[in-house]
Amino acid sequence: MCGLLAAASALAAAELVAALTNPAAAPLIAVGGAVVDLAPPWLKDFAVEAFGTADKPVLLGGMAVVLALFAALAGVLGRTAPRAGTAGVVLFAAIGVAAALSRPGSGPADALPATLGGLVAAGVLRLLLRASAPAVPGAAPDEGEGSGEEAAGDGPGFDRRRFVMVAGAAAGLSAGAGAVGRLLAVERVDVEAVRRAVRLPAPASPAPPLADGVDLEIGGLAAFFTPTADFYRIDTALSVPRVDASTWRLRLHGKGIAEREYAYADLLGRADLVERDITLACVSNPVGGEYVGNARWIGVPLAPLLREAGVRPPGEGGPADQIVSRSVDGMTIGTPLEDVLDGRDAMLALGMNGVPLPLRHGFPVRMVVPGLYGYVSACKWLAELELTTFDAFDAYWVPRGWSALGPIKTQSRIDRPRSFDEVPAGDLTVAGVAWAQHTGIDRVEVRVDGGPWQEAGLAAEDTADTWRQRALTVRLEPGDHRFEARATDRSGRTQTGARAPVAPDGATGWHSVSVTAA
Ligand SMILES: Nc1nc2c(c(=O)[nH]1)N[C@H]1C(S)=C(S)[C@@H](COP(=O)(O)O)O[C@H]1N2
Ligand SMILES: [Mo]
Repeated sequence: MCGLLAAASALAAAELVAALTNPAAAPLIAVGGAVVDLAPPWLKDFAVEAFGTADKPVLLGGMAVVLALFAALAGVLGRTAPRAGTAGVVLFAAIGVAAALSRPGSGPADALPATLGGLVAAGVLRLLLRASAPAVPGAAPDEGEGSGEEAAGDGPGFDRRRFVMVAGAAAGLSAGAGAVGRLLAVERVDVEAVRRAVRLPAPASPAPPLADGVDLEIGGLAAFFTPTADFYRIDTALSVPRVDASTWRLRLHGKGIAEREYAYADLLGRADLVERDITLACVSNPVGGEYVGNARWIGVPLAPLLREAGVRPPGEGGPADQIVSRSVDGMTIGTPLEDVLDGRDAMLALGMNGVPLPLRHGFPVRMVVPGLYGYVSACKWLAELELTTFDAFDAYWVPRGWSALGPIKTQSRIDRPRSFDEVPAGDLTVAGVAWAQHTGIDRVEVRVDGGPWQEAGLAAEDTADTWRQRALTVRLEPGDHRFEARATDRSGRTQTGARAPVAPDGATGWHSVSVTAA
């Protein structure tokens, strides 16, 4: 209990200091971030597979459990060997300091929260251990507990009242410090208020009118536009970066160009804003998975902005073949410059589904490039664009076992029925979505129980950059049945049935769903 209270006081003190200096330097966030970056690929794959997008709360919860166990241990050790208790505190503070200093963009001041937390922990631990020690001079600490209940009350053993008072004070003060820290962190810049005040201008080039029938509106089938609240979120950020758009700057620099800077207002005020429907997909999306979504984006077309700055693709003799986007939280994402400049609607997105980007999707500015997986194109909380080469620089995921190039693989998914559904025998509508961004979907076929492939009815196409719904009604006899779907894109390629895992460059295989008809 002494150990736990000492740890809680330490965290609270550190939180308060971090709120006043740099919220990203708070020990749990800093250590968690370091764990994410240092985790070997197999561990990360396991975490994503086992916990999906809940991997972050699981990580933070796991860290809290580990910390609590060690804190309790430090408390127990500290009763007989105060030095061991202190050593435990020093070890944990050192881990906190090292993590904070290793975070992208950190400075020496980021050592403060964990250092102060360590001092508080050492102090509180000593006070509590002293208060819980036997009141009788010379009595060994163990006897205090050994004599148990009788000694606890009025006997000469452990002075419960004194302990409760000291412990209560420690708990109260840490709760207070933690709360004040939270308040300060929230109040310093109300990023959400800055965001709400943003008015997105009407785009010079609106999205082409939606064809009738892009959405088949079948129950259980993913809507053509993914509601923002349901849009998948994938990133390494343990706490969503809060970027103040009013002071934010985008730095553009690197091989072959003079450095430039853009303020948020510079981008918002550009005369060439575009609005486009683009389906984003994650390379970690397993066959049939949920890490794909379609949205209407508003932003600055990236190619003209780069051309103005003097950027030329390698095909025109430019010295760079990779554009590296760097986020405020240190993520690096490498995109082939040739793709960005080949006429596709690559953009610096400012808006998503009619409103400024939500914080979790990259406010104030993110990249979106049709046809490329998010990890090689869709940097959120953008801070910097650097022109370089693939030879000279590996972006974040490359040394972690992922391919430097990540064009999206043609995929199809069955949304309804769901696996293990029990359905009535007779007619059943099998529906889903298919995507081949920047190429377009030409045909989707479905087969039942390994039988002949049957062509499904396709919804109208919005653009080649968006997914496409389809449905096929089949007649089922009572019994177990299995559906599979495969898409053919407009380049004539039909999805392979060969299963490949998500690493290193995206899963392949046919999505299959099994149901029982009765
Ligand atoms: N700063 C930052 N940007 C990032 C990432 C990240 O971890 N950090 N993840 C990328 C990946 S892997 C994907 S799939 C997309 C997901 O975007 P979303 O969360 O808005 O759906 O963001 C990309 N941009
Ligand atoms: Mo991703």
